[in-house]
Amino acid sequence: ILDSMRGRMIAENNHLMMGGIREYENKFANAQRILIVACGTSWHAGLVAEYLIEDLARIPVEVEYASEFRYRNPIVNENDIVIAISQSGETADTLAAIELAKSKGATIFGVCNVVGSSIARATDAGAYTHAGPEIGVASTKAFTAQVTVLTLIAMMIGSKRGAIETSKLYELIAELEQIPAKVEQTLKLDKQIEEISAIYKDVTNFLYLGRGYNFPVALEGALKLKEISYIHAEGYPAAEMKHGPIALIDEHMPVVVIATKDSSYEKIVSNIQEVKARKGKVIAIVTEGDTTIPAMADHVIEIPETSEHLMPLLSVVPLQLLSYHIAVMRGCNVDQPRNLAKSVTV
Ligand code: F1P
Repeated sequence: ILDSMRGRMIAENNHLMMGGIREYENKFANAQRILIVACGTSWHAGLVAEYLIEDLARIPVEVEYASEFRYRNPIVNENDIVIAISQSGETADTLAAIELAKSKGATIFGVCNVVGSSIARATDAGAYTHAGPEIGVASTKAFTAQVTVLTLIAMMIGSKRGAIETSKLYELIAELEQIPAKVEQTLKLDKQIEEISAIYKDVTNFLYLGRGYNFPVALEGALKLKEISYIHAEGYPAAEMKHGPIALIDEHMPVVVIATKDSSYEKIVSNIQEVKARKGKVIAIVTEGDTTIPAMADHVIEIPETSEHLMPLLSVVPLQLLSYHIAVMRGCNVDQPRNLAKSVTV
């Protein structure tokens, strides 16, 4: 199974996987723990990887802000695998986290976009994402490419460990092959999202909620809005809303809820009811054909159905488009946002 999957990956995606993954697959398969270090959008991709690796490969994962890692005397040893994720490959905090983990004997695996970058060179092995240059400062396609590579890695380790059933593995491979067409389909929502953006372009706060695989997507949606439109936005696991953020909800608060059909669907429906009971404005990202949430939400954005493991690859797209249109309508330079650097090297 692994051989055929590996054969497919290498034959069809050899631009994604470096030789390194094969050399280290035994190490990955026998790992007691995987640590992920990254910053910003890359950290959100790391959170998605935590869900994927724990679910598909049953290895404990910890996701660390690289910018905080070295300030807390972390426990790392030679049995650990550290995955460092970075679009630019130059982020100083991620590099510092790598150096620290290396000094404790950990194996470092990089997921980088820029070939030959400082982070790529500092790792023991890695996979290039080859997403192409990010024209803008804020990461968008880099996120999708990172999540794709991390999904392949989780599937490979899960298969090698026997943690994933053959039928499920093949289902995921087949579904992954559908993703490019489904992303294209999602991009066609552009006009509808532009219209929603016009309604909310002048608000001062946004809340983003998601559960499970859509929780990191909620964080990423909020980050994109902050980065390029300068609107204050917070992302939360939907169930955390009642532990504080619920106090913020009134008729002026738009709440973006990523509520696609998955194992937590019923729960997120009740979160939407809680927001509506406080007169919040709900912009819901739902699975095509859903009839329950459209009856409750103020705006509904329907995206194609896919496995919940792959949903971040689709559900992030409308959030990126929403940030883009709001930023353009507010006269912001979406490619060069104020105060942001492409590579944070200090
Ligand atoms: C990390 C990051 C980006 C963000 C901005 C600043 O960069 O936080 O996610 O959009 O560009 O840097 P990287 O380590 O992924 O290059």
